[in-house]
Amino acid sequence: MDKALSSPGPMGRSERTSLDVVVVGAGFAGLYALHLLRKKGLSARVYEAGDGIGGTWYWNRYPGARCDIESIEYSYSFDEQLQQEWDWPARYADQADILKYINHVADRFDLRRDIQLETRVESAHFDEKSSRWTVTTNRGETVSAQFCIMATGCLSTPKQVDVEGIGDFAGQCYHTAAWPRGGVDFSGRRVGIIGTGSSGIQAIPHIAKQARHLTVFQRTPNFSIPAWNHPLTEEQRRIQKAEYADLRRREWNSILGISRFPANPNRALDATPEEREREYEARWAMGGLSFYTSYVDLLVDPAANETLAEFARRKIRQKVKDPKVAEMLVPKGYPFGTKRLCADTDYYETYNRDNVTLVDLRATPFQKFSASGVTTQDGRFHELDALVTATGFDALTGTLCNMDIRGRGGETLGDKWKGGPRTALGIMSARFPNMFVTTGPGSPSVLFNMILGNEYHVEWIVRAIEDVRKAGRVAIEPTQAIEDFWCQHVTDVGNQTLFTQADSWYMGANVPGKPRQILLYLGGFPAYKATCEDIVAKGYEGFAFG
Ligand code: N01
Repeated sequence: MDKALSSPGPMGRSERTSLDVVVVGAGFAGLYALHLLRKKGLSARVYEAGDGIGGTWYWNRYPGARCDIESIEYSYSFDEQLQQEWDWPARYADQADILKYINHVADRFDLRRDIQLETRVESAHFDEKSSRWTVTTNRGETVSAQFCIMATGCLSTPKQVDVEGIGDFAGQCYHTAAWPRGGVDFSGRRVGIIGTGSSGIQAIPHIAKQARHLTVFQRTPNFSIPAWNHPLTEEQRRIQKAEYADLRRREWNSILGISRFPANPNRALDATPEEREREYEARWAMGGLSFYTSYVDLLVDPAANETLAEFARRKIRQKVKDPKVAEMLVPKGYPFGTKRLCADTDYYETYNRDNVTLVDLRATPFQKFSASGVTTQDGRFHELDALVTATGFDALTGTLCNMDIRGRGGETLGDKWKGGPRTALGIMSARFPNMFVTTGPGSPSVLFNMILGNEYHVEWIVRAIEDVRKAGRVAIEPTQAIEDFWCQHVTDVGNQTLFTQADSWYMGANVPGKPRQILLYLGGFPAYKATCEDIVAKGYEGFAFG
């Protein structure tokens, strides 16, 4: 273990300035990393920019925010007692309950004493002589650590909109990912919302119920499936908990980390139209993300995909009373599920309300904002008191590239990843030794249950740290060869799917200037995990110990 050096910290208490591991981010990944590192006798500190823990679930407090993987599954699996003692109030917990859970975990495992809040890591520089990272924060602290775990989240750099005159708008502006703690009261106000991804689709029904008028500015309609959320009874919870072991086993062996939605091994195009209809209706009744596993060819065969897309379009047309509005809401031009599938409660029904207007930005783009609203190119002025931007994130790479991370030779990660992220397994990048990323680009990441995905990465990383030490070495780093191989593999697998056909954040296509490439490993978690384990079994094949 490192000898602790001491200096007065920002809170006036004595702080170690030399650690085994610095963890950046106190979300699900960062908290579990801290827990496991400590268990292994390693010294660690978590730095968190927010004034509370919870990561995504700390920042995204917009009305309607909730998970869309059942809470029984969207929760830590590493501790049987924890999962037995915690009661989820609903099938899909809302943001406040998820945040409560994370805070419970922090207290239960006594994590807070090694988490430093309101501290943003500004830089991390690798020193080649000592094989250590020097990490600095916005509080002027400097700390040295042998290893760095970037648990910075996939969706942690909100994307702003750039419309002429937006700075002149005099009303309140809120991004869904930076929502005020106390909430917002939209009563009596004319509200505009830009964006109809998962966040917008969850927020819109809630805002519509409160605001005097809501104008939805939609650029691309999304496919959304009812979540069918409901409170859980005592009896339902008891049954769920009794089958936890089996449920977790099935999750770990599934493509998405979800056991509640069975994977149908058949092909849509081998089924008759009647069989397909029955399958799709059954999935509709399950709700949410269940469609991803309804047939094996849906995300690789355009004709198969179209059968499901048509089913979903028909459902939208049935729900929305005004046929013109329904047509604006019907997604066309990209395959079903290749932009993140949404799970909603009363999303389409909201457009039947008198106080909701839908504006199609493809037909009538924004022209200019003024103090009191926005004009679209058809000359229409939309008067607004408040504006909500649900415009997403510079996903997977934004946060890491914006941080001053320097590896060998002083090269910045931002420079290295200018043409797109380069990783081995989505966990490490060549020439950045001892730096790990959880659920990073090139891993299954957001296409697998994020809690489990983070657990797996944390366990892989902590084992690697231990193995370096057991070998009497000081550093681990992927070779250029394995990184090149992995990046090509991620691209090749992605090219076999329909995901590349959509302008999604999975493709980096939502951020102007970002290189277009598939950012996720689409081979499924079981295959991914097998590869990661195989590499370890072969003595970290493709990785060098320094
Ligand atoms: O962001 P998004 P999000 N002018 O990028 C539009 C997770 N999540 O925050 O599609 C006009 O999906 C943009 O339009 P287009 C989940 O993984 C999960 O909603 O680019 N419009 C799009 O409609 C999700 O995928 C939950 O044409 C602009 C929207 O803004 C991820 O977070 C809940 C625009 C952005 O959609 C991100 O979701 C919430 C512009 N300049 C989030 N720029 C769960 O349920 C962007 N848009 C668990």
